[in-house]
Amino acid sequence: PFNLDNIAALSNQHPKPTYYQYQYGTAGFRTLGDRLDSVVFRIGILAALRSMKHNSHAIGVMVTASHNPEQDNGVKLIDPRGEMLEASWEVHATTIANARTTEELVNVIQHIIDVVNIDTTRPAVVIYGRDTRPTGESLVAALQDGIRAAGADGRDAGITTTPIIHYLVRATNSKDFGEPTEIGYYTKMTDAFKKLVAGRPKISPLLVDCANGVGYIAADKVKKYLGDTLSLILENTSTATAGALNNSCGADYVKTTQRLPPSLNGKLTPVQRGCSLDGDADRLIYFYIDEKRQFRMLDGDKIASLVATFIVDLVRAAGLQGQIKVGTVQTAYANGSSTKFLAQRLPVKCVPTGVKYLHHAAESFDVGVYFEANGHGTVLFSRNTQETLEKHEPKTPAQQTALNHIINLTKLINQTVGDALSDMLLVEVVLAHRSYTGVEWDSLYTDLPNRLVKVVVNDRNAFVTTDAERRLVSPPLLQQRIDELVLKYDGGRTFVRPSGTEDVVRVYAEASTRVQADDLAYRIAGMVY
Ligand code: 16G
Ligand code: ZN
Repeated sequence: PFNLDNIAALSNQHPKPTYYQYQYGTAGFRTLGDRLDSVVFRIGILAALRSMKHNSHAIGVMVTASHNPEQDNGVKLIDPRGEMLEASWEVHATTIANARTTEELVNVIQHIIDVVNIDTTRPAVVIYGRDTRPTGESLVAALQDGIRAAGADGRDAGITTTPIIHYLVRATNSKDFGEPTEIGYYTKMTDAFKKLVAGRPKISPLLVDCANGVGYIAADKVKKYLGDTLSLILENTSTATAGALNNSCGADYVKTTQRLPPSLNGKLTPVQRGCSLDGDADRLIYFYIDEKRQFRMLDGDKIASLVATFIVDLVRAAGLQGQIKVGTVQTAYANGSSTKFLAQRLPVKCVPTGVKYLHHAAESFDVGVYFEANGHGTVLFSRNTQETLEKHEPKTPAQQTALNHIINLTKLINQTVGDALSDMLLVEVVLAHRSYTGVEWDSLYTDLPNRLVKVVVNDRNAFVTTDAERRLVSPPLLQQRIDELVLKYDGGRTFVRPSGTEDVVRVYAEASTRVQADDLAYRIAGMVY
């Protein structure tokens, strides 16, 4: 049972480093792995409290730093429906992490119990996992101490992906979602995939850059479940090699450098599809080498465009237009061409960076397709939509087929969070149905050349944005100067925002030519500095 004396005793084994301030940001806590022992211990306690508050429903904890360098680590909490932690609790997470002593920690915990009104006699369940980082093992041990100190039932999912933890939490709490096991996750997803591609011509092999991370372990299992329906060629699979994780590979490398990972040189034949996962397998970027040997990237915006238009067509084919409205959600980072492409076909909303904002906005549509340009995204089918699909009576065999496809998509897609492997299978389904190679997919629209630069500033909190981060309200007058400059660039668009994960300010610029986009980005960076 929950007992503050137990917590105090164990807390002495997990002291907070004196000179460090933690902040629960866009992706939870994230910093060097060896600074996180006390934080993770305390998050174990907080997860237990959150479970008690939520009728003993399971809460998730994932230890990962995603696409960050190998020496970093991080921890984030997952809510009962498999979603990101509710914003009001981020404050509790930050407060609990920064308590300086055991005594202060006990007071902070008591305070949270009082203000949130938690019945600590209730049972608590915490499901947790970690990626392949070397610091993960000892951090999980600290987490287990926290869970035990709070008297909660801890369930170790081992070394696994972030989206699998989200799935397990949701499936544990809602019985009709799927089997709450890894096997349940793989079979739900791959069974739906097989039904969706049944009877289609065989799909050509897909090369998968696993970023030398946990995505490899999961992709290898997906490969076995798929059998010969889709052959996956797994690359960057060195999960045990020191320093290899995300190093010159993975989704973030590809997206930010707009290059093929050097380790894949010579491994892709012209027009063959490849894709990169990130270090915890919740982001996905596609690419191919064209006939002129040019590298072509198909990012989150291209995935959103491919998937959203496919679903719109299926809804119409099933005779459900008017009853089911499909919408998309993007951030300011979305390439201007993608926004134009999508807005001509369906509603598009723009929200601030961070999955919680996208996910929330996507819930306002019957079917909400959200992807960040960086490759994180998923599709949400509202409860009403799921009911509409179940009740619908198709008038023709063609309508029946389309309806079955939509229902199978609701199972293929991991609706709790962005999931690189589920998204990968989703893309493969659409390509198979459209008979597209990467080339036709790529030609949906042409990306505007763009540049992202980061600027180290004295105080990133001096940068305050509005209008979904597209405009600055502070520092004073800066936005006005930006507006004047951007007018001089053909097709120019730019914005400045403080990072939520690093101590920097980011500058994004796009324009109709490479030279102009670069020039605009560097000039704005000069103003910010
Ligand atoms: C985190 C977010 C991602 C966002 C990125 C922005 C989650 C799971 N991940 O990785 O959505 O794009 O941060 O980072 O929320 P930034 O604020 O440093 O630009
Ligand atoms: Zn990630």
